[in-house]
Amino acid sequence: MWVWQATHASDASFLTPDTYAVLNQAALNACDATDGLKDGIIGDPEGCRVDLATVQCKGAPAANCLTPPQVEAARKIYLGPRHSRTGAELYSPLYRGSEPGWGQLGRHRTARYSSRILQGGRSITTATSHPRIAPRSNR
Ligand SMILES: [Ca+2]
Repeated sequence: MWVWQATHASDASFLTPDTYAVLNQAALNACDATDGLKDGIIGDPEGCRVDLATVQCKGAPAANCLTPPQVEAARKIYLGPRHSRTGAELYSPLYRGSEPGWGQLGRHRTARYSSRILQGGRSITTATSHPRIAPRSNR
């Protein structure tokens, strides 16, 4: 649920599959070799740190970088769900290296689930702005 919230704070914060790949490559660049073997696997994902400034677009938005709202969405996902008042961690965040699986969390299933829970089955704005999350009434 918090992935959906992070990526739907605004239309600009939506993370596309291209951005998952950019974030995953940044994680691999920073942490793949730290386990002693550069094999595409991050041996210590919990200990992996990536400076998200390295993936932020320096100029115009492009497929190989993230806009500032997308960087903020990624930061929230890596931080994990927090208590709104105390800031305490509610449960485990998504670790570096897990990015290729974020699509299932931030788009299809979670969006439909959230739509039913939060909107009582009515269509939602984010559903119409992303064709792969078409409201039920349009199917
Ligand atoms: Ca490795």
